[in-house]
Amino acid sequence: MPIRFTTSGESHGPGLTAIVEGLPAGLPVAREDLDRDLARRQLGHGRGGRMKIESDTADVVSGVRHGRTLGSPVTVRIQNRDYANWEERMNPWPVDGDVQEVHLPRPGHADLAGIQKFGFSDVRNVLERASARETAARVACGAVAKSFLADFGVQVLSHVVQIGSVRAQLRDDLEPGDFASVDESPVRCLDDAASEAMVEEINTSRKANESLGGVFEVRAYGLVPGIGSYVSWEGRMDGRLAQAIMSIQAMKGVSVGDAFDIAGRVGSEAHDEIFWSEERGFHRETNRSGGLEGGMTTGETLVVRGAMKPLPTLTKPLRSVDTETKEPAQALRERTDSCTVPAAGVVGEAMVALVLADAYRDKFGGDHIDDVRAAFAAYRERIGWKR
Ligand code: EPS
Repeated sequence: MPIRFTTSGESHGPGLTAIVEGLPAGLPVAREDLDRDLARRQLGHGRGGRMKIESDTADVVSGVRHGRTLGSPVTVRIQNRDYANWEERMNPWPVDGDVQEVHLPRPGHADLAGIQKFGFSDVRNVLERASARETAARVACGAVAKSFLADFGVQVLSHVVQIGSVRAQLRDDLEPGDFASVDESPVRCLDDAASEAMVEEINTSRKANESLGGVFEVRAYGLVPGIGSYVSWEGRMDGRLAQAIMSIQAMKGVSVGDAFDIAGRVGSEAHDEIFWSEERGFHRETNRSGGLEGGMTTGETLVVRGAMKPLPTLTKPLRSVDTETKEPAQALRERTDSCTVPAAGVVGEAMVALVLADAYRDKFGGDHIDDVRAAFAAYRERIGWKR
């Protein structure tokens, strides 16, 4: 059964709900793992006032009993504490009194096309769901997917490699242990000097009423080769991961391995030569492919990046048009974050984990986690996988 997930909830509504389907029964799941990732998503220099209100925790209401999955859909609820301040404006039911509509769409947001598509006059009907608040629900689902992958030795980690004009020093030799303290950096960056410069750039841009984008990198360690498939377009991992990353709010680009750099190289410098040794079996000395060849994992580390645009809610708003009067106007000015690339990295981990978990389910099947483990062990044995 494939792993599927869905989320629901508006940013200032009562809360978010997520449902993950397709997990095998018997998988150990810890509440702390969900809450840890939810807390990590709230981190990062550049967050706005909302994060002082929210303190996200996962309320699991189905699919888990005494810390193990039942094989049924897992439902997670996350409360929006800010709803207390929005009860009138966001109440599911009619309220007494006038609730002011928003008619000032923000360039770069879903606002304008959203009201055109659904025939709304109130932009709030769009922006509430388009908001990246929804990513909290994805992260809860991703934490469950990570628990499944951990059973097979896979770790999904992330760090920030660029914010605004500041780029971190890149290292090809990153190992899982290097990420141990990544959340201690205020921008979730592994390069201390770049971290400091990123914080400064966020401060400067915030003073100038600007927002900043950037790039995060997600790495998945411990994958076996042959996950995904070359035989059909929809099975290709490159495409599935690209879709998953690009579905995160404010993403404008995705890359796998050396990606756009490879395009300008000669063939002999673009690929990863194949070696074999008694100790390591088949392996590569380079990882330009980012761990994917022919739409499948190679067994090397998966390296995927997401490029995020600067957030479109600006304290010095851009020019827009009042959708009722059609007169020129400034776009909606709302409380907002000035940079959320550190949080986006945590969301990226969740999306990558969900895609990988689905592909592992596809390859190894099974109703109980022991069935999956047995199929996984048989596969490793058949291909002589030593790592
Ligand atoms: C968001 C705007 C801000 C962010 C929000 C995403 O919310 P508010 O309008 O309430 O200040 O804080 O992100 C979250 C609430 C979150 O949990 O990440 C937007 O417009 O996308």
